[in-house]
Order: sequence, then C-alpha cells, then structure tokens
Amino acid sequence: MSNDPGGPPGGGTWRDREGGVAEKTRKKEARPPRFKVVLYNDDYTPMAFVVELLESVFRKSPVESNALMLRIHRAGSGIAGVYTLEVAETKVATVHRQAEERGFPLRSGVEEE
Ligand code: TYC
Repeated sequence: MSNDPGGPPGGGTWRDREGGVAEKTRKKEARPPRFKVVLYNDDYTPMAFVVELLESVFRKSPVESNALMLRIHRAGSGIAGVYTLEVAETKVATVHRQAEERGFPLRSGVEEE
C-alpha cells in the first residue's frame, strides 16, 4: 500500500520551495493593493489652483491637468491618480494642506480600487 505520490506535506511540489517564497506570497508582494485619490468639485476653489495641484502633486501634464480639472468641474469628482495606500494618503494630506493654506475648500479622498 503506497498511495503517496511524493512531494511535500500539504501538497504542491518540492519545486515550490526552491525560491524560498511560495507563489501566493510572491504575487502579493509584487502587486500591493492600489488606492484611488479622488478630487471633488466645489464652487469656490479656482480652476487654476486645481490645475496647478494636478501638475505639482499628481505629476500630470498641463494639458492633462486642465482636461481633468474640467471633467471634475462638470462631473462632480474625478480620479487624480492611483497609488499604494501610504502614497495616496500623503497626496490627500498635501492637497488639503495646500488648499487650506490658500483658504480654498477643495476636498479629496482615498478609495480602494
Ligand atoms: N468648480 C470650480 C470653479 O468653478 C473649479 C473646480 C474644479 C473646483 C475641480 C474643484 O476639484 C475641483 N471655480
């Protein structure tokens, strides 16, 4: 009676272990969860300030920044960028700090992708 097909306890193959990291773990580390930074429209923040932020904080081109600002203005909100959680939260904090410094009510937030 030897039904044992061989291989490590718990299934899989011995080969799984040769790299030291199982495939599931490797995938997790290679693709961390991503988070959208959403910018919301309001009636008071100047268009030029939003464009400036999209360029300086979100590294978008002037043309792209202007198009996105207008999209947010018309639709009510828009995605400024997609990042890891820590980076997304830092961008939101930067947006709020710079807007508050200028006395503008601009709001933004993080949403899981
Ligand atoms: N609605 C603003 C205005 O007319 C412009 C604006 C665009 C404000 C995008 C916020 O996220 C925003 N001055």
